[in-house]
Amino acid sequence: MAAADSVAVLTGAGISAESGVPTFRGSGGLWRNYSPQELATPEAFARDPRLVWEWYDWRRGIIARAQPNPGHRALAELERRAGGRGSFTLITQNVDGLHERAGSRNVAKLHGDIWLLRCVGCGREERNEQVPLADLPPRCECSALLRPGVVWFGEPLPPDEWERAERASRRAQVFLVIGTSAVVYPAAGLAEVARQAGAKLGIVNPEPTPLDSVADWVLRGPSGDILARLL
Ligand code: BJW
Ligand code: ZN
Repeated sequence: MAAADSVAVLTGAGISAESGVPTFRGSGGLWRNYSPQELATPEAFARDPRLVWEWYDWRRGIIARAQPNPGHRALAELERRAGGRGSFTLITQNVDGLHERAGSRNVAKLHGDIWLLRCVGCGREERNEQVPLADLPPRCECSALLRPGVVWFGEPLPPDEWERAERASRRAQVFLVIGTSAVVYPAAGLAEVARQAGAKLGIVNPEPTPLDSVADWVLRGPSGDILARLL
């Protein structure tokens, strides 16, 4: 892998699991008996913005106290060893910012950022790291509701981030899929984009994923352990 000129990595919630951030699917994903799939939608926000904000406020609290783990740090180190030139692209579905805090620079954030708030009325965006938020749901100066700056089901991904991710996937000689159940599209489809363009596909996950059958390597285990050893 060290010899590959172009590496792209797709990460999901599992890479932050060892930092104490809950994943979405599986038994640890439930919050007050709601599944994330029920809460991460524009419909849920329209119906009950306070409930959705309580969930995000709870997650913001956990993320604020979390530290990047050896998996995040190993990916930042791989990028440094690749020596810039855009030959290493980290594509993440995570909104927690832990990759950037570990030192990753060339990051395409497909599902937004939990620290951004966006007005549903005037579209104004602000960065807000207050934990917990003072009033739920928070409101804009224009009095409309603020929403988390993330991508919910049925919403388009940020076009610039998506284009960078797709380009890096097409160019990659090695494509690693780390800590994601690989069931949410279009992110999961990037592995197929890379494979069709000739990349070798590697998976790092303690559990089976739908991509295992087409992968060149499957490394079964927690990403903190495996990536630290891979270095
Ligand atoms: C470890 C570990 C350890 C544990 N180490 N690993 C094609 C087919 C079917 C459906 C669709 C399709 N295309 C689009 C769709 C619809 C939909 C979709 O994919 N649905 C499927 C679920 C069926 N997609 C969308 O709606 C997307 N938008 C879209 O397509 O727009 C089109 C459009 C165009 C133009 C106009 C309008 C629309 C948007 C998807 C947005 C997803 N949003 C969320 C919430 C983000 C904000 C937030 O954080 O709250 O993103 S949902 C949630 O799932 C979150 C995640 O990023 C995403 C993926 O989850 P992830 O990261 O894989 O986590 P888990 O929990 O699923 O898995 C964790 C893994 O870690 C497991 O495998 C564990 O084993 C592993 N693990 N410990 C390593 N220590
Ligand atoms: Zn506003």
